[in-house]
Amino acid sequence: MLVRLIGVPFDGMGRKRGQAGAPAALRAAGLESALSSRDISPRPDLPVPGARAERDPESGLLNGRALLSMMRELHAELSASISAGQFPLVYGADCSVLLAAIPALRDTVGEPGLLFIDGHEDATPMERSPVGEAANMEIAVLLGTTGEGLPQPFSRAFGALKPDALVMLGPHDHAWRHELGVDSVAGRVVVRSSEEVAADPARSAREAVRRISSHASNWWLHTDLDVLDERDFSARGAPGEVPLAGGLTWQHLEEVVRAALRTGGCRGLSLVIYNPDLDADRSQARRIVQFVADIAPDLP
Ligand SMILES: [Mn+2]
Repeated sequence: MLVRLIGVPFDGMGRKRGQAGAPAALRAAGLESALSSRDISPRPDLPVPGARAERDPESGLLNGRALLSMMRELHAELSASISAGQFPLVYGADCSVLLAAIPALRDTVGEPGLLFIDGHEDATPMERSPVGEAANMEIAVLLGTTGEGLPQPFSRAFGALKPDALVMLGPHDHAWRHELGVDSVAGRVVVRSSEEVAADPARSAREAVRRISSHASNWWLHTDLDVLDERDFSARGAPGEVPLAGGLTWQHLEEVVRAALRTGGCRGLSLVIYNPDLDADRSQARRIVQFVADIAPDLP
């Protein structure tokens, strides 16, 4: 399949640059040549309005205007690309890109599934979110447990994913959730902690994809790089944010993603959370690009 590269210069916290700087930094580090073995179609970055580090008065969402615009533009871009038989690779931004990706899958190829590789469960209900950041609650919105009554394009994402069609690999956010009083979704959704995944990454991935495929006709592969151990990857989040203890190594992550892709049925991929402001010498951008080169042979 032709790989369509879609850069999303969006920062969910509404910072001037932050994760919005990721697409340009990753391209400067060689992202496109990392895919040189593949037929690629780079596109101009998605247009995203200027950031505002405040909650939208109507929706309560942080940087709400840019978020809703990003969701609309990305849904249109992904729908066109999937309908054309291409494989979209979304990079930059944060986990809120799933609020466009999962509805786009459903609207083009039917019942969507999600392999969710992330350090957090991202299922905070709206009313428990301290700042209204969509990237902490996109899973709850997709499962239809929060965000009811929000306007389009949110309503398109609300309930778009069935719990059986979702597997989470790598969460290690117990302490973070505990502070907010947010329960784990492990009772409703299959969740494999980072310790479990690290014990046999390829097997975890194959089991996850088999389960998802038995409940969905196609699936999306999402990687939030905060699934990695802080020592392997630190250019994420905000300065001063409480780091998560534990996490996967780059080697684990590569094994998980390659085994998942080889199991088949993947229709698109997102790679999010890189913050170039925390990567002065760009060594972490180069490591991400190396990871993309390593998984490139297994893309459909
Ligand atoms: Mn996440």
